[in-house]
Amino acid sequence: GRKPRVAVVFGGRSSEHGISVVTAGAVMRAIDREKYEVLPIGITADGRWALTADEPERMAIADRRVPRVEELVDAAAEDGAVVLSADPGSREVVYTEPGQVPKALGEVDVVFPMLHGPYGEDGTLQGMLDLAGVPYVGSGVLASAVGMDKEYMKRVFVSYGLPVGPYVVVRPREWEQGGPGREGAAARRKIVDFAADHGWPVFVKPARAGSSIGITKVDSRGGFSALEDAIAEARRHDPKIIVEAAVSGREIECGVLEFEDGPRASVPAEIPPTTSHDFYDFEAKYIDSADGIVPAPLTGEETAEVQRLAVAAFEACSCEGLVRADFFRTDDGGFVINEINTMPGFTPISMYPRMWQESGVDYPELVDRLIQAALRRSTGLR
Ligand code: G1L
Repeated sequence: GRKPRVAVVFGGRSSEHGISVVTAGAVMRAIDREKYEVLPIGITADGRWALTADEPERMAIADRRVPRVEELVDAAAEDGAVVLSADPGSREVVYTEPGQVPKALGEVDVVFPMLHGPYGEDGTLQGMLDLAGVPYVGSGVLASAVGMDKEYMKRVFVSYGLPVGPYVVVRPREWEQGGPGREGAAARRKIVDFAADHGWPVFVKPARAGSSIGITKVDSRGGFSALEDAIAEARRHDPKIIVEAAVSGREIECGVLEFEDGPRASVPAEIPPTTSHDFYDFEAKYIDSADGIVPAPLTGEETAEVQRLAVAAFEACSCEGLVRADFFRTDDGGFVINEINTMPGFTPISMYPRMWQESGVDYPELVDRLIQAALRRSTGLR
């Protein structure tokens, strides 16, 4: 029969627009064209959707700059060679109105969503695709939303018996409590008490922002003003913040991928402590660490333990397709789960694909397995 049509959706209204375009380019290059038809769908930084050219060569870092969807559309229009439309079959350049989606989306067999942050990886796009009846790669609404919210993520981990580090949450309304002139006093007190109990430094984070946005490490030397600044910075991104105790130990990551018979864990990787970010190669910094050590130097028992915890985290959060689980190996030899990422860095040099490469699954096979897992769900064979 007809080849399944895969829509790769990328770009979008996020600070990681460029990373998304570069990653989508790598995925498009890796998709087996004998097996699948590819439909590239770009979203501009202001939220308009358009079919872009099937030209993954253009979707790469050039002269230390990441491409943007607008440029792809403009460049392709100049070539005069490509389909650029809200409707398949038309050659007209048509953007949707912000907030609308192209009709073409209704005519695809599976969507590969490659969008960062709100409206991309938080479950909203996934919900829209559920409503439209279009299957997609990766986690559904619930796991995506849980994966975006560090508070609920920890609550799910704890309820499934996974080891979690100490943390405290300050909700939006808690900043208003305390009466005139004393707003926020109780909330600040909660954080200071937490640090007194668990020790400095602490990490102050927006509860629901991706990657490392809005995060500050605060040690006792910074005093009250450093804490104030950290809280203000986190609240700029999210009115709900989470404060975590620093877990001393090594940073270990593990990939989970859905196979025909269920999720399996990759070999783990170790992320060495950050030295200096100043003269970090642009590409490496932008694309999520080329500096991880794969496989992580762990004993056989330690490896088996992280792998068990990674699959347990995937199951606890009802993830689908894939997840990257991030841990600390504490100085006493145990593991603590820090977080999961339902849309991890996904270029061929990102940690998740590198961990699978080292586990015997190369990038094209990885992409194919993700598409196959999404198609299996759509036909009800589980
Ligand atoms: F669809 C997958 F496989 F679930 C998927 C989608 C998106 C995996 C990884 C990503 N990652 C990204 O899109 C991004 C890191 C470029 C931005 Cl979140």
